[in-house]
Amino acid sequence: MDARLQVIYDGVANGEQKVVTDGVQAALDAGIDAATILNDAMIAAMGYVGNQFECGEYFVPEMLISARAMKSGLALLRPALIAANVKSAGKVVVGTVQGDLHDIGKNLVAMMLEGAGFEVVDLGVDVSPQKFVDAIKEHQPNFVGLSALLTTTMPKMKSTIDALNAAGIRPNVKVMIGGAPVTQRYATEIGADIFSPDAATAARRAKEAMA
Ligand code: B1M
Repeated sequence: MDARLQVIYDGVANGEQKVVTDGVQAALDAGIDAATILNDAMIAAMGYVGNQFECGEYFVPEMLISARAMKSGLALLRPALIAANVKSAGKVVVGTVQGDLHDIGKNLVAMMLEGAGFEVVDLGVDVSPQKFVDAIKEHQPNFVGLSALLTTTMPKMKSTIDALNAAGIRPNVKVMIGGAPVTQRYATEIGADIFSPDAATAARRAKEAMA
């Protein structure tokens, strides 16, 4: 790999924000195209971070600091990506379901999805089924991601899927669900398409589903 890209890759993998922003600026100044910086350095490094998390070498804090480093690099890169018309891997609307205020895990999922090249529309917390419906109509995403941390709010995942069905937009979007109390069994029971136990798997499964 080009030495300038390697610096960015290592910066993201090690969660070093300044190394990433300096590295991205240096690569842009050197005329390396934005898509190469994004795909070969940043997304590849987030893939590595995801693998390290899945095999127990990295934990949530490491993943968070890498995601933050990636985010600051992306902010610098975004104008060049737009100028180069680089296509995103897909679009995802995410939110924590109605009645639930937990957002740390959902934010991590959003960051990992961004790290995997997805455009993410984050609706925040306490998102009603109707708000999900409206956002899907507005943004036309490939996926909608529902997060719930409370056993008492998990049923809102089913209410949201019911609302998508009632609005006639369920076939247009894949539903991904996750959160500490959520299981594959529950996902199957309520008719969600994808269950992910963690943020790294969420990004991997979204990519697989797009492929
Ligand atoms: Co709350 N809370 N909390 N809490 N809280 C839990 C969830 C709880 C297990 C604590 C406990 O009792 N041991 C318990 C739930 C019990 C249950 O439902 N059976 C609980 C409770 C009861 C409550 C309140 C009701 C407490 C009260 O007021 N009496 C209240 C509810 C408020 C509300 O939501 N309406 C409440 C409030 C809060 C705080 C506001 C104080 C704070 C949230 C701050 C915030 O998020 N901004 C909080 C916190 C921090 C926690 C714990 C301690 C940590 C949650 C967390 O952030 N984990 C939690 C106990 C625990 O988990 N140890 C607890 C780290 C995070 C990275 O993991 O969110 O699991 P997690 O996300 C993972 C995966 O689940 C997955 O990927 C993430 C990263 O790998 N994932 C997805 C998550 N969403 C996904 C979506 C996907 C795919 C994967 O696809 C779309």
